Amino acid sequence: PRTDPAPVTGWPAEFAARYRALRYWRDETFGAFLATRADRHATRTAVVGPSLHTGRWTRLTYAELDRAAGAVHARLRAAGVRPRDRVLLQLPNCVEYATYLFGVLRSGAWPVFTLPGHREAELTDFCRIADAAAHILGGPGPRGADPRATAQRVAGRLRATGHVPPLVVDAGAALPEPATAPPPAETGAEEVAFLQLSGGTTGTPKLIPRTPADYLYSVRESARICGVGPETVMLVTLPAAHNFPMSSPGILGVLHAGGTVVMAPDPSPPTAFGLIESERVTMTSVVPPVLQAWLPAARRTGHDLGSLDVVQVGGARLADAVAARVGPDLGARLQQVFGMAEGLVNYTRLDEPDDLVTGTQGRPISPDDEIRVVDGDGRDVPPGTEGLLLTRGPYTIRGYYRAGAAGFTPDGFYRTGDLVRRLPSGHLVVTGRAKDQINRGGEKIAAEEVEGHLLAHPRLRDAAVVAMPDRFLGERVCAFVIPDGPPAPSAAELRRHLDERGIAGYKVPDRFEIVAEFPVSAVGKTSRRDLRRALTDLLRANT
Ligand code: J2J
Repeated sequence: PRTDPAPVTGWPAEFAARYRALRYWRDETFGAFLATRADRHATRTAVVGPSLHTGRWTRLTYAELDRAAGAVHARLRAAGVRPRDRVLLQLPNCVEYATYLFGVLRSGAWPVFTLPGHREAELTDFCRIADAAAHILGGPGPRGADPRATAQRVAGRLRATGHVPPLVVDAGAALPEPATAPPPAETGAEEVAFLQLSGGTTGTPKLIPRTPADYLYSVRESARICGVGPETVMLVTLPAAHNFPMSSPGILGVLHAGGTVVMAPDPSPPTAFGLIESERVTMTSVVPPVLQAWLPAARRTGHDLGSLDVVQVGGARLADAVAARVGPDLGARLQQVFGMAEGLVNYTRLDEPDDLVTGTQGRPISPDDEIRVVDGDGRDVPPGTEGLLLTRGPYTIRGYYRAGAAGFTPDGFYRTGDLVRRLPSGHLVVTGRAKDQINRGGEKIAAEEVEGHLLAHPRLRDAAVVAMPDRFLGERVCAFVIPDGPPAPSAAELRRHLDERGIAGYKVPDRFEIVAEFPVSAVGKTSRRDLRRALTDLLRANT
């Protein structure tokens, strides 16, 4: 039998009461969410995209999506999946993403939002932490990887440590008759409904418990702030599992409002521009490197991008100069989004003046988002000066899943690890980061996690993984490694080692610096963090 989900650090009663009284938190659950929309918008198009099952470009109305979600629920139930079981959801962008997402939610099981690029190292960790009952997969993974083969390796690793492997569910298979669907599970709006992934800063991943009450508040407000309505056609170019395309306002915000979600198989200009033209896309969300690829391509494209109204950019810092090109090159309005899967999301508003839209990362969704900007000792810095961002509010978690309150202040503020300046208008400018994380074009990589995998190599004595500035991705991953004496393993050998460890491709260092000792400027540092900081400074000075 699976373990019960461990208790989660929730909001203190007085905060919960306030959020309820202000109608931030409501009774809607995800099971009801889709059914209500299916009643209201039955014949409107909900989701468009490739289908894993038929291999064809597919359109689902709200009624069809609801029926398909019911069939997924029936299938999961027949397979023994029960409410509150944890289920890894690992699919590329396709119509099944939506049917399986809502099918799992309807069953009351908790989706764990893994990325298509995650491999056996990450998946095994997620299975162990969440004691996953099932793993939904399909399609080829990145670089042609077969997710079924990966799942088999996960099963081997889990068995070796006495864990029960999850049941594998192929989302490309035919579904049972929706008529056999049980009614949606009766779970509460303030109970955990899914686990989102944290960018992470430590050796083991952290999972983020979110409830319908808190998440749907952020989704409704995001849809309102971003002007999402029944006429919105949203192109999903980022992996759908990311919190940004899921909720800011993302897939859920668009379905909330009766609009249409278009699943892009990849974010390249030919694919994205072709879909913008053929589906009359009005809005999309991208990370800065994707935008940087789009801008020059848009100037010479033959595709009609005239339907595009809003381009949201977030996940990593957008340079002000690039921000200024969105209007001229794409003929769309820019919206900057600075968010995090733990909660807090900031938007520049669509009617704000250009200098705020191009020069800041926006302001919080909610009047009850509490923002503190503090120094290293936790004292508030003077207004307008750089400091560490702490936040607390109606949709920001109070603790990670099965991890207590590490990463939070005693009074419940989440330590974002981001360095910001706060303007008198409340807008935040992201000025840097004070966490052991690399932001590789929006993908977050915990330095310690990669170091751990490197140190498992028998011939390395030490390893420090840091961010390396990069024109396109903002940052790439650089590993400084000290061999255990000659001959030193080559970079190719270390890449092979990491491939065997089974880590996601985006985490594999882009560059290896094989050194006898850490550089002079970095030695004598008392903590790993200081060492990483010195190495980062060194790389920055040399590029
Ligand atoms: C600088 N850094 C940013 C930005 C995120 C909407 C949008 C993004 C995310 C996301 C999200 C940034 N400028 N505009 O969940 O709902 C960095 C910060 C932050 C971390 C969170 C959403 N936007 N960041 O990126 O959980 O360092 O969420 O703390 O993946 O990304 O990463 P993640």
